[in-house]
This record gives sequence, structure tokens and C-alpha cells, in this order.
Amino acid sequence: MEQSRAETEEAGMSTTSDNRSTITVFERSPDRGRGLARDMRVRWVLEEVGQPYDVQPVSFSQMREPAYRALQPFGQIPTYQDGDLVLFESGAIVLHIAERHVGLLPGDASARSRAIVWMFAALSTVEPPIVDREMIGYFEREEGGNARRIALADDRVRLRLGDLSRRLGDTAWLDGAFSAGDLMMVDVLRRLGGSDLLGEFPNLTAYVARGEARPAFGRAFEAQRALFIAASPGG
Ligand code: GTB
Repeated sequence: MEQSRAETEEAGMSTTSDNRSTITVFERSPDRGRGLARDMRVRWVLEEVGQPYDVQPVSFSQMREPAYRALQPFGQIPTYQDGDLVLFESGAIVLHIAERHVGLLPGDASARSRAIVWMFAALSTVEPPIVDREMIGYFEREEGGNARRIALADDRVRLRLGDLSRRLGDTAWLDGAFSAGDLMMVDVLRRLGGSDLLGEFPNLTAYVARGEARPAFGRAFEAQRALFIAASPGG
């Protein structure tokens, strides 16, 4: 994980940069400042590597405009702009930043690949059932919903959490030191909020709390919260 500054610069990475990137975020996040939208992981990685950034708040109507679709074809936040480079997909953005700075991906090639595996596991194996469960929450729970569908969605999340919990065991992070894989996994698990489901797995609850206790997380969280408060009536 540790790399000297000379090695870092030789590899075309930097410890700091004068470039200020810009990320797009919800003008007024529907999560009401709880930091559950996907700009949070991008803010967090930027804070971890010590890169200052600007935010460009966008409204839902702006996100439908062709100008925004040119940045993000699906009309979603976040996007990341650094000079001429425009990226979308939060996972790709986090990987891009982690690869260009020290600290979030190990120097050893195999360990680096394993950290990236955890990023993909978070995004393609753990996050989808969590999002599916949330959608049922939005669209069906309020109407009385389909109890069986809700129970099945809970079980699909529980299955992933159980396997993840067994793998994590009593270690602090998923594979050695804190990495971009942990950052992504913690951010994905946060989407469960304080739900009972996460609470069924004390080691995962502690894992999320460890991630949230990182100073970089705190700075990212406060920045998104401040934006929400400022955008709120009377804020
Ligand atoms: N795969 C893309 C990525 O990882 O970047 C997905 C991006 C995405 O889903 N963005 C959402 C978005 O822009 C915001 S994060 N949605 C608007 C749209 O699709 O029209 C998802 C989100 C939204 C709200 C809450 N919340 O209120 O708690 C949590 C998460």
C-alpha cells in the first residue's frame, strides 16, 4: 500500500494537484442531507486523496436537458469533470481518482486487483439487491404493498450481507488496509440506513461505523449536508 513520492510521480500519479475537478450533485438531495446519493462516494474519495473539488448542483429538470445528457447520457448524478475529461458512473470515477493518487489502492499488483474486485463486488453484487429493496419501499410499502415481494427483497439483501459478514469476520477491512474497495462497500451499505437488516450483522454495522469515522468521510458528509441545508427554504 505504501509508495514513495518518487515512485508515485514516476508512475504518473500525484499526491496533490492544482487542478480542481468539478462534480455534479443534486441541487436539493431527496435524501435530505443524509449523504445517501452517489455523489457521496466521489466526495469521499476526493477527500481521502486530499483533492479539492467544486460542485455543480443540478436540478431534476436540468438533468433531463441535452446539455446535461452530453455529460451523463442517463441524466444522473454524479459526473466528474477535470479539464477536458468528463466521466460518469460513480464506480469509474472513484477508480479513476484512486488510481491517480496514493493511498486507496495497494502498490502490489495482485493486492491492487483484489481491492478493485471489492469495488466491483460492492457495485454489482451487493448494491443491486439493496436498491431493489429500496424501490419496493418507495413504490409498494406505502400502499400496503406485496408482503411476499418485500420479504423476498429483504431476504436477497440478507443473503449478501450474510456472505459479506462471514468474509469480513473480525477484520477491520475487507483485504488488508482500507482501500477504494472498502470505501465503495461502506458507501453501498450506508444505503441501508439504520435499517434492521444491517443491524442483524454487528460486524457490518461496525465496519460501516469505521468507514464513517474516517475524517475524510466526515468532511465529505458535512459538505453535502451544508449544501442541502443552504438549498432548503430558510437554510
Ligand atoms: N450507476 C450510476 C452511478 O453509479 O453513477 C447511478 C447513478 C444514480 O443512480 N444517480 C441517481 C440519480 O441521478 C442519484 S444516486 N437519479 C436521478 C435519475 O435517475 O433521474 C441514487 C439515490 C437517489 C436518492 C437517494 N435518496 O433520496 O436517499 C439515494 C440514492
